Amino acid sequence: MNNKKLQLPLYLLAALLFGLKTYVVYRFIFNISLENFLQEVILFINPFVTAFFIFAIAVWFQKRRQLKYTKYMILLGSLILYFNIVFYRNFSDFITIPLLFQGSNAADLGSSVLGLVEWWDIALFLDVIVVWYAAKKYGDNLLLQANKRYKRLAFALSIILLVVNYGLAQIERPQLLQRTFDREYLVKNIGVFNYHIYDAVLHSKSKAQRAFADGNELSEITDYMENETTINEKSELFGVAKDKNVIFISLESVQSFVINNTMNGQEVTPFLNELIDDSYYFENFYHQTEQGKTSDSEFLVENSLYPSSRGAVYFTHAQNDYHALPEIIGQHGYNSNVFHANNKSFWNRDVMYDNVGYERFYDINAYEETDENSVGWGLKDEEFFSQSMKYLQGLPQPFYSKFITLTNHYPFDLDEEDATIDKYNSNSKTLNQYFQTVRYTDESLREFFDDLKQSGLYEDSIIVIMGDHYGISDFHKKAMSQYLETEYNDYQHIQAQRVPFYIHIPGHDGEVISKIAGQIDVKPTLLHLLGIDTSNDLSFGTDLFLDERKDFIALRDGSFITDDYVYTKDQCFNRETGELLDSTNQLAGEGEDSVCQPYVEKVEKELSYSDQIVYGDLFRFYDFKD
Ligand code: GP9
Ligand code: MN
Repeated sequence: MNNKKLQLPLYLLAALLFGLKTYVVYRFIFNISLENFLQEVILFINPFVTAFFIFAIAVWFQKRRQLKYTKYMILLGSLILYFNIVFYRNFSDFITIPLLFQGSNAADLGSSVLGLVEWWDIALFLDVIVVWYAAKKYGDNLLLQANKRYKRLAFALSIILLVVNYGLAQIERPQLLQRTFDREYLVKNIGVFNYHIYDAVLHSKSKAQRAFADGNELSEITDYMENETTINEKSELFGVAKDKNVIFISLESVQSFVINNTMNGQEVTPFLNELIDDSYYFENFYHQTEQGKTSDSEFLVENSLYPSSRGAVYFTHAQNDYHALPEIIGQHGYNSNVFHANNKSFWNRDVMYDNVGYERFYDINAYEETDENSVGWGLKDEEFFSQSMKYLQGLPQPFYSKFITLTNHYPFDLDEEDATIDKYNSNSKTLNQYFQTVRYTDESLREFFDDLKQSGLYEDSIIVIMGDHYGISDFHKKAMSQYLETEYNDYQHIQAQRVPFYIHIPGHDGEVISKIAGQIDVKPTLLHLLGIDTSNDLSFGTDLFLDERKDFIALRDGSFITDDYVYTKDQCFNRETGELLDSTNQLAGEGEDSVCQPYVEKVEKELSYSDQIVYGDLFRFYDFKD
């Protein structure tokens, strides 16, 4: 090639290649949903606008520095994009700053992360390779001797492009930056890099919130609770479990769609299905977790507050003042403890557990773990339960013991000999294996119940079982559509966030309860079963056995479920039929009348009140009068 003819300066080449790659990633890896033409336009121009902004800075540098800047920026940008891709493959979500500070978890992720990297990912660095190669081979020809005018022009152009991009985004989605819960919307509209900058701003804002809080914020919030969530009534079941032990089992990644369902004609969860017959089983119970996964579900259950929309509150706000379930029941004579065969520092549990009033945490050190009795993330569930029995039997009563299972965790690995149901057959290895590990956990539960009965503990206990969060993310749409035999659209996705919730009280027939419910409701429900008055408590949930209840379940990204509707991503569906009632991206604008609109505001208000409490550490100003 004649070097002289190569006129495209390196920074422009980099901007074009990097922009193109980013677009391809948005479209085909992040699977960003596009609902109208404007969204397509924004998603297309945004990668180039951002890339131009980043690389046009190069023109301000002299000679070789120009090349260096371009080379390292494309590498850095590609790495950031790639880390997001790996993260997205597991969580269908984007990285947030607080997550990056959870380094101690990373070491435990081992096998999970490897399963998320593909050899062909190298293709995602083609642009980097081309730019580095071009810089080496044609270096000097790709340099630009920019004069002042050129520099200013390049700068002005990059700003204008950004403003146009942002303007279009505002038309598409008014109040984009005020409504912060949905990261996909942010990435769709302003791109993943600007999203990271925005996230950094949010991060510092939430950090500042504690410093500036003085407790005056509380009166508005307690008024709200007074009106919406505090119901001074007693259900028929108030006090039925007074002084009984509570065995709370958190089922890793079990979603409700496997309950009472079959896979290739085989029942997936025979034990959990049977258990419905003599339990209170909530079939429309939703998890409300975000990036903190299991720990978010624990936070919801302990505090009846919402977890953080970014990062894990177990990490970011472990030192706050709380008024948590273990602490409250501790004042009524309960000994609270946790059984979970993982490192005690995972999710910062050791610190948080201590703070919310658990007396003991039986972590991995309490168990004998060998190559034979562990798989995937660690000790197999059957071993976990059976080895726990000796501790449980030695506890002073009444106790509140939380068990957190582990085998049914992504990537859902299982030893051949433990598989008692076939793998599913779809394009998702994850979903295919999921049925086997769910079945395994189901069987280990049966054995645990047998052990409890044999030990005599069963009769004196109530057993609560709850799925912690989803196991099959949005990323497996195609396989889920195949399994559910219906298109896995946004409505189906929200309905798939239902997780099993059982309250098993020996001697009670129980019933299947269809009303909408969520993890936020567990704390007041349990307290009432134990006969503990909650009028002094501050919580966003309500006793599930009361007839009069708050009329929505809010998910952490602003989606919600009411008796009649399911709302997500600006779409309002009929809850029963899944029919799309209205879809508008102007919901926050004026004059729109979606039937979901009144709830949109209520939900945002409730979530932001909860954030105020957590970020401002407001309970330190409140006297719970215990
Ligand atoms: C780890 C276990 C699993 O201890 O709770 O965590 P998850 O990834 O589901 O949050
Ligand atoms: Mn989990």
